[in-house]
Amino acid sequence: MEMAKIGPGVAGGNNRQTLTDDDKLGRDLFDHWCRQAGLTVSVDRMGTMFARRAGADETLPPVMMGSHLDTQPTGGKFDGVLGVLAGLEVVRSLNEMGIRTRHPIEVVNWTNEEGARFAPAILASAVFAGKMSLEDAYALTDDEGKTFGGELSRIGYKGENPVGDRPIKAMFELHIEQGPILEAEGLELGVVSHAQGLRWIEFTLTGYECHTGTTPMPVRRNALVGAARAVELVNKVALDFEPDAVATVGYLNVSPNSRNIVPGSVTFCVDMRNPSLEDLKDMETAIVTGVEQIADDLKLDCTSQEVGAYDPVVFDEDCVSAVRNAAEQLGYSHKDMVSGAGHDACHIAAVAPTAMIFCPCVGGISHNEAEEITPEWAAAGADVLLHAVVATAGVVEE
Ligand code: HGY
Ligand code: MN
Ligand code: MN
Repeated sequence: MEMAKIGPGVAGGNNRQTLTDDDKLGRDLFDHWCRQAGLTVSVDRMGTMFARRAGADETLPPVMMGSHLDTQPTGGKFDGVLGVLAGLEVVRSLNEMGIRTRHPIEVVNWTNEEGARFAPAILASAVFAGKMSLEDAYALTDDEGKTFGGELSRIGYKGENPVGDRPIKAMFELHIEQGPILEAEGLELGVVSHAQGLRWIEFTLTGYECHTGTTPMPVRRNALVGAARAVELVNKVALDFEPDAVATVGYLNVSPNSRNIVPGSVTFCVDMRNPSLEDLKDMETAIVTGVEQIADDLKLDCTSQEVGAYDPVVFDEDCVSAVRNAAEQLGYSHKDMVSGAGHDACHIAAVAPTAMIFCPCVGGISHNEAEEITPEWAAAGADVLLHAVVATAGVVEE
């Protein structure tokens, strides 16, 4: 709730977008709390923060608890934040109980998980996993043309440490489910064994601008009519691949967006997801060829660019078992789940044994300022996180 006071939204949630002044204030508060808990904080060249608790054997790779503090423009208070601050709470609890682990432990705030201001999402973990170069990440621009690298410097979080390329024992990410399943089934936790894959493709349809009063309909090349047909096509492709597929156009810019000018160009981004890589690729083909056909029919130019992608993820069996065993030992009701949302864990799974824990959220609502969880759900998630991490990091008898 303290963190939620930074970068408040307009309806009780948060607008603490990555690399804004509010993101800096949130980072500074997290840094302060970590130092109060005796952690040493380091920052890498993507601005990711690693708050480290020494292990009995400092030569061993760390067990990480990571998620993100940046939010959507109309985000909730718990998406990402729960996982980072639960990690800090685990450290505080270990301190209070005088528990020393063999492996070091790191609480991690991954930069730009949301991808709302700078696409793609889960950016810093992608660079950490070697899926994107630092230079390409630095060159990304927001809608105002500001660069990621420039904004990272501006807020003072462009660290010196190299990104990635260091051994990790394991990473656990506690995150709200962002869907309705756990609450509807009256369960306290999700044991996340898989995550669906994602593709973000940005299209630009170009016709020509002309007067809405004087230009006869047959000669127009209206880019927004093309985009409207494309939005309907995207929805239809997802329904064709039911029950597992989802596809959305949530980002659309009309130019020049004047009431009495026929739109000359429209840029929109398609977010498509599926747990099956084969079906995801088939969806992508159906959508790209479908939009190109729409452009042909309306004599529009069409360009497209992939701006985000990760394949379906199978999380590490030992880490998933550590989560499931903790839930069983502690008596929390739970079920295995596939994550519909993308998370930093999806990229880190490529370079370290990784698993996730889901906490229910009220009505399954997320990416909405009304996002809510209960303290009991948060405590259950943090409890399982602590036990999974301690089981993996090992305990040294004092
Ligand atoms: O888009 C996602 O899945 C994540 O919530 N940023
Ligand atoms: Mn998130
Ligand atoms: Mn999110």
